[in-house]
This record gives sequence, structure tokens and C-alpha cells, in this order.
Amino acid sequence: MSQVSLPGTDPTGPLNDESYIQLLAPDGTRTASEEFDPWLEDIDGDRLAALYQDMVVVRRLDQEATALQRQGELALWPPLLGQEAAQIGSGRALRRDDFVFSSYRENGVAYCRGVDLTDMIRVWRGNRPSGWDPYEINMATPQVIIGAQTLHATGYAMAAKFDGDDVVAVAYFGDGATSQGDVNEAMVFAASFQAPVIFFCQNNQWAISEPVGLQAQGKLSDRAPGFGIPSYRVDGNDVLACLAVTRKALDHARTGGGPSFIEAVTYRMGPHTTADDPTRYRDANELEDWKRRDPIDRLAALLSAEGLLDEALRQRVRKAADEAAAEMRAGCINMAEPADLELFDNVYTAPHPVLARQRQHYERYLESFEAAEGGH
Ligand SMILES: Cc1ncc(C[n+]2csc(CCOP(=O)(O)OP(=O)(O)O)c2C)c(N)n1
Ligand SMILES: [Mg+2]
Repeated sequence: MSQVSLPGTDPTGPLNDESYIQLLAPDGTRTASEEFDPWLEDIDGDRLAALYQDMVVVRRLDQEATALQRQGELALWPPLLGQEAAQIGSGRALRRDDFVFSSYRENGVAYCRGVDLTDMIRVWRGNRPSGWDPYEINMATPQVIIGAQTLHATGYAMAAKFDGDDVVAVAYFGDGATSQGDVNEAMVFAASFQAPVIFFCQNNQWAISEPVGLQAQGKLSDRAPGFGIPSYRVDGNDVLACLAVTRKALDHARTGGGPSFIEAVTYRMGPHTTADDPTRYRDANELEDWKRRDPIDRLAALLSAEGLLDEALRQRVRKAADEAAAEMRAGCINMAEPADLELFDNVYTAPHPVLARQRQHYERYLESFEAAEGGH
């Protein structure tokens, strides 16, 4: 079968050029930047090591959750493999009282927010309709309706502005989501009301099996200025660039500058979810090419060059990753089953007659099993 050439997938085309903000090259070389270095002044050796540890731990948690799914302990898992720098760099830029609205793939950001590791996988085990209390970590539970969280983030940011709070809302979404009406509507409102919101787009090159070039004939970051929103295109596999750019955009929003759009150019190295097989639609060479731009390897190269990646650090990071993975696994296996009728709790804030009737029916249905068992 001959390969059909899709529009916008030309490897030499505008989407594949490397005109993005990069402070750390794939070989670990640090590039000086007049504009962005001031945002990294506090990043000393210890903080570099902490960013490295975060990325290693998050990759390990992601691999553990993938293994748990393969072992039948989770129904589904959306891997973030390859996107660690985009998530840790931006996630670590946020203040505690900022608020995150994410899709299903931002478990690295949830980690930065301090989510309990059992809560991270609760929904994926089918244990509860939602994983965590959004107000405990200032992060809404993951949105599966593609792009809808951009509206929630914009609404939150508009309210914060009306209240005079200097907090910022951050919406995380993918390249595919930029084709949704919701995302475009959110940008119109954000610009009109100069809402303190950041649109953080992780362009991981794929929306399930659809390459980004099919839906975007230009750079995603070029769309935002059309809405009156300043934008950045950043190397999403460079944790320092992601941290610096997000800090700058946060400061801009916090000081009344309004919204920003950040396109983090990265790559989804794994499947869309554990229910997907990417070998059916993408070229193996593409993955090999992106492996050379691995976000963790390049920070390791910088740490090595600076003489910081010694045995003590390696051991500390390995131990942290082992412990986090063990905690997640134990939390998964030992997760208490909810009581059957809990399903009807928290659907509405007040009692509702239709729901009450449904609950009664279900209760009787469950009782019918007990009666049948008693009859034997
Ligand atoms: C409104 C809506 N349409 C379609 C889907 C089905 N769907 C789930 S994930 C996905 C692709 C999303 O791709 P992207 O925005 O690039 O995010 P990524 O999964 O790559 O992180 C689609 C189409 C959905 N969940 N919601
Ligand atoms: Mg995508």
C-alpha cells in the first residue's frame, strides 16, 4: 500500500523547524539568554538536581502505572513518557495558590501540586468518579472532554480578577485540543477580559492517531496573537526553558498583563493510552529521532558536565523513584472498594427526587441478590 502524503506533514515544513526557545540543548549544553536567564537566577546546583529528581520520579510513576494497567490493576492509563520537562518545568513555576485545569495526561503537574499517589490512579482503577479534592491541591480533576478545561480556567481567572486576587489559572491541553471550539472561545474571553490565565499547550505531535500537521498548517503558537494573546514557542523537552517561560508568563498575568499562550514542542513517546497501539500509525524512526532529544538525558548531561551527577545523587534519585513507585503500587492494590450506594452521593449539592428514586431502585436491585443467595 502506498503511503498517502498528508498536508502539513512535510518534515522540512514550518511545523518541524526548531525555532523555539531553548536554553538546554539535547547534548546538555546550556545556552545563554538575555531574556530568559533572569527567570532562572535561583536555579543553583541543588535546584537543578531537584528538577532532575522530579523528572525521574514522574517517569517512574508513569511506568509503574502503565505496568499496573498491564497487570489488570488499572482499567486504563494515559502515559506522559517524553513530556516530563514540559510538565515539571511549568508545574514547578506555579505558586501554591495558582489553580491548574488539566487534561488526563498531566500527572506530572499533579505530582508537582502534591497529589496523593493513590488519588492519582483512583479514577483509572474505577474506584471513584473523581480522584482528588481540587481545593486541596488547587488543581481540578482531569478533564477528558477535549479542551473544555480552557473555559473553566478562563472563568476562574476572570473571577480572580474581579476579586482582586493575584492568582493565575493555568489550562493544560494538547495540540489536538487547539481545533476545539472551546479552546478558541476561551481565548476570546481571556483576551477580552484580560484574564490572568496561561494556555499551556503540550504539542506532543499527535492527537491519538492524527499528526499535528493534519490540523495545523502553521505553528500552533502563531494562532494566539490573532486573539490578541502573546505567545511563546518553547522546546518542551527542555525543563529550564519551560520553567523560565512559564515564570515569565505567570508574572505577566499576575501583574495585570493578561493571558499568554505557551506551545511546548514535545513528543508523546508512548501510546495515546494503554488502549492504543501507535505502531499501527506512526513510523518507528520518528520515535528514535525523539529519543535523542529525551528531556531527562539532557538535564543529566548538564549535571554531569557540572560535576553534580555523582553517585550520591544517583542513589538519592533512585531511592526516591523506588519509594514513590512502591507507594503508588501499594495504594492501588490496597484501595478500599467504595460502598455500592456511594455512587449516588455528591451528584447534586441538595437532595433530588429523581436521584432518590434511582437510588431506591438500585438498593432494591442489590437486595434481590441477597434474597437469591439466602434462597440457596
Ligand atoms: C470533545 C472530545 N472529542 C473527542 C474526544 C476523543 N479524544 C480523546 S483524546 C483525543 C485526542 C487529544 O489529543 P491532544 O489534544 O493532542 O492531547 P494528547 O492526548 O495528545 O495529550 C480525542 C480526540 C474527547 N475526549 N472529547
Ligand atoms: Mg497531542
